[in-house]
Amino acid sequence: MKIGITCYPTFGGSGIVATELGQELAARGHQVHFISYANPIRLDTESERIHYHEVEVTTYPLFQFPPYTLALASRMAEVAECYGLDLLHVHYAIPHSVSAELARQMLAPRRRLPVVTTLHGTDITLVGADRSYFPITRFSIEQSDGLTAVSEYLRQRTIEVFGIEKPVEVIHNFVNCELYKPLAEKRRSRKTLIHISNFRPVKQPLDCIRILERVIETVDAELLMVGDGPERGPAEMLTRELGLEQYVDFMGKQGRIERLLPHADVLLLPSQLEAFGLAALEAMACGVPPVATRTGGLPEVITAGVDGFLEEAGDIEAMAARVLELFTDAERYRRMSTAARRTAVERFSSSLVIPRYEAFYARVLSRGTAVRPPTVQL
Ligand code: GMT
Repeated sequence: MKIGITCYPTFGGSGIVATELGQELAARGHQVHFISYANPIRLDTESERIHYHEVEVTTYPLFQFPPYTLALASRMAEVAECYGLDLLHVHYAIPHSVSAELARQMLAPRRRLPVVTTLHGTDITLVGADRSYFPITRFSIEQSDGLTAVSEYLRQRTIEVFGIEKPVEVIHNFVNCELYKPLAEKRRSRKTLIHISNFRPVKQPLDCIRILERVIETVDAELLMVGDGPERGPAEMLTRELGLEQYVDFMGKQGRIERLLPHADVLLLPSQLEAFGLAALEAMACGVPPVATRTGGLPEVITAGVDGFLEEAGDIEAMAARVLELFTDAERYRRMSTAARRTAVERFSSSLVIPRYEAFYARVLSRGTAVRPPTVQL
């Protein structure tokens, strides 16, 4: 197949999933065309089956907001026509599914261009529910020829929030278990906690500092804070206020997470909400059990007490106690680490999940173009 993929190319779960999906599809013989405003951060362009098409957005003094959505739609239509794309797969509804719908319509007189939209979470729970984006998000979701969500939680939320009747297929996120794997020997001398996120308030990175504060009352430990975003400054300030500077390392954005993760012992993911929680899955593949929150799609990834722990969001004491259980009971840690790796391999490995996308594409392609209602209900 010839597949066009559009995603946010920056650090963020949806862009990572889209990029790794494209790479896996290329490895399986498909032609993949990334269409975005920048090269996706984890994209390895060595494969001759991977192409990248940059979207250039003209700036002009008249435009306070350069019209990226339109430039993207034009580029999508152009690439689809020139390279004979079979379908467009967009990650994150806003604005990508809107652009894809425009591209589809531009080509409609000459050829068919089916659109698959994958919902990742914040496009539904935060942005899509904002009144200003609500009608256009619902419209573009309904117009997509195929819809997938990264968890059952998100599928249900999408139906609740948008009242759409179209089927939404759950295809869980995946991890390459040959790349993300445990190490025979870790290189860090202290017990190591790791947190990986975009440091938005929903990720609650300050809770990680508070958890560490409690953990080091009993065990010598350190915390690696990986990523960047609005809560990094407040997290650094809290670290200084609590006098924890020698225990916390703010590493910023890191490219090769698979090299860093296996050296950690426990992943902290104290989010208020996660549609899936990709960082937890990547950690599990490395045999690093997650201590996370019982929210959103996380219970679909982590079986509490078996391959990680789930506690209520904000319950710092409970999360610190779970970390200590793991740090002070080597046998329990070993069992949980092995179970975490097993879950990643047996349920979420890319070799299992990518064929589900291929089958989904084939179904969309065989169905023909949906009959679309001409009206938009606001
Ligand atoms: O979590 C973020 O802020 C980034 C966001 C995104 O859209 O890139 O992540 C969402 O998609 C990821 C990949 O499917 C999921 O693993 C995250 O759980 C989801 N984030 C939220 O639901 C908050």
